[in-house]
Amino acid sequence: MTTFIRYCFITEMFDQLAGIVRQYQLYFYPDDNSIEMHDNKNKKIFLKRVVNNEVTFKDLYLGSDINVYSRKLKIVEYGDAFTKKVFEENRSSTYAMIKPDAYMNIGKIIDLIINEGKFTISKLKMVKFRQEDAQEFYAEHKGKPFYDGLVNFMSSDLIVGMELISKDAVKAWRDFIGPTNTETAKKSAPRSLRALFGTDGTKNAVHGSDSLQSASRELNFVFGKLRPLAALNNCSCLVIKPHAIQDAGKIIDIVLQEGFEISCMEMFYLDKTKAEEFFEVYKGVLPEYAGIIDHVTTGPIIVMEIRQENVVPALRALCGPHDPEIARALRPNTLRAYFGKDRVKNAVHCTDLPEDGILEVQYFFELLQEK
Ligand code: RTP
Ligand code: MG
Repeated sequence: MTTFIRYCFITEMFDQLAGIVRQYQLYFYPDDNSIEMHDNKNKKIFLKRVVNNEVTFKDLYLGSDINVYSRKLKIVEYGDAFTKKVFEENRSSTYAMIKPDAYMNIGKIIDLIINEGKFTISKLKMVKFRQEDAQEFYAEHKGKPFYDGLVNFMSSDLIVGMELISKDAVKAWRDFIGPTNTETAKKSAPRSLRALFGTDGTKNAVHGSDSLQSASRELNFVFGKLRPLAALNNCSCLVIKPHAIQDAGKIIDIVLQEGFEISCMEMFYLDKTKAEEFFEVYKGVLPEYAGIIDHVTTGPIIVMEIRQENVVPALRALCGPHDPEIARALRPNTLRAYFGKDRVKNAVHCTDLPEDGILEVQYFFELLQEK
């Protein structure tokens, strides 16, 4: 008899033909990275066990959108007690935040989070705290000598809030950012984020929840209550596609270092309807339209409002030719040359026409906010 580990999740898939949501049990076998699916209602096998390279261990967490043979599934629940136990221990979440003093280092910090810390970013949102938001967020410190300075600092400019997923996320992220005081961090944890990007005792670049309870409260506060605010003038829209999320930090860093302003940013998960709505003008125009719709629904995307003089042509120039092969030959110093794979997976989408800049930004930062 062979023993094997098998995890079980309850997933949901929207059946477009029938217009209903169907539930499936998804089994994942980590030994050979294989999956199997059963219809949750009639318990019949829907997909026989098959080795796959689309769903991996790091895609398995509650709320995750996964892609199985072009079908989009959402993990809504653990399917058994064993899976719940293992995943609750291994895949916890915490709230992380890049503070106003680290605006120019947002890209570098995100790159370290993903590629050095090996955290998964499952939510991301750039917002500005009002005074009262900062007061509420740091209510535990009310009355302390540094409280007023902290509230003023935290409401002085944009912050980036993130939900990070990893094993023992609260502790892992606190270790990664280092001691509160930047000077102390430089001495005792020189590779920590606060040592690398902080300024002093208050301006220390990043925040991390100090317990699971704080994490839950802070995540609800930022992701449940606060809204991004787009400027909606002199703007263009930049979208980092799912395959390039691994390089999101590097892309954001180049955008900032090239002198563009990121005035709004959020991570979205598009379903087919939303993707078709946003990319509507390319239907029948771009031969790879169907491929693009398919790709942008396979995982998270990061959308930004970008501002500068003459921003639409300037950002297009930074993105480079649509086809990464052509970009590498003709415009090697562009985002698509660096990070693109093919005409569908070409790293980024950016606004084409100056008159569409505001409209594209509005789609994400007004229309989708209301849903
Ligand atoms: P955080 O909450 O921001 O992740 O930081 P922490 O847990 O390491 O430190 P905490 O004691 O919660 O302090 C919250 C933030 O207040 C500012 N602070 N300034 N000048 C000072 O003496 C002082 N002490 C704390 C820092 O921005 C600190 O991160
Ligand atoms: Mg704290």
